[in-house]
Amino acid sequence: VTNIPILYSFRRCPYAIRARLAIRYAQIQVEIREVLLSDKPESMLAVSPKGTVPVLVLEDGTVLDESMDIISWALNINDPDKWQVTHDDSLVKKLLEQNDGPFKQQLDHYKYAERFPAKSRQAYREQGEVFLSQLENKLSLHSYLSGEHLGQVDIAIFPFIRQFAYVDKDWFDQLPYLNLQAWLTEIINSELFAYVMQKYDRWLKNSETQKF
Ligand SMILES: N[C@@H](CCC(=O)N[C@@H](CS)C(=O)NCC(=O)O)C(=O)O
Repeated sequence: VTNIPILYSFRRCPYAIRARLAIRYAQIQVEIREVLLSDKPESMLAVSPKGTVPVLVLEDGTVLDESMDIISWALNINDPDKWQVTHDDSLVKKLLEQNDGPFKQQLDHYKYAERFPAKSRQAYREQGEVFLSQLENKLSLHSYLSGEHLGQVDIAIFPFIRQFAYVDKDWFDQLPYLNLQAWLTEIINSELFAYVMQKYDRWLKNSETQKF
């Protein structure tokens, strides 16, 4: 039992980034505990033995250890710009499933190609590019994946596209996906993103509370 929710997080983790984006947007104050994935705190593993971040522990002890559940929790508390509203629910669901499923795997294969010698880095990149082109199609019809305004599907997918883009930013920037590039740049340049990428000291059992 705590005063404010506790978020176990890792700065560069795309799942943790999307959770932090939603928590900050919803203006919910939490205690942030920056973890080292190679040396996770016992108090985190005690409440969520699967050992992935983000993990959110609510005041009543409820544990949310899936990033999309944390996003839903935050937006149900406060959703000033209607991030939960989308122009097409089934499309949004499909994009998210593709992102968290095959695209995430293609991203890892592309980024860490030396660990997956079955195919070349370029072959993995080509697989991932199919998803980029699908997003480009959507973004040529609407400014955002959610429709005419930023929404939860945009922030849920964004951290993964950012990672994919930065494996080789020159290559990404020369792709014929102008809408996708503009969408990515806009979110990267937002105050919201800058806020959630602030650095925090690693949390250890006796650390001072750091508020997010
Ligand atoms: N489905 C989970 C996935 C979270 C996840 O896989 N996070 C990675 C870091 S980006 C992790 O904690 N991996 C465990 C590890 O590296 O030990 C969610 O959406 O929260």
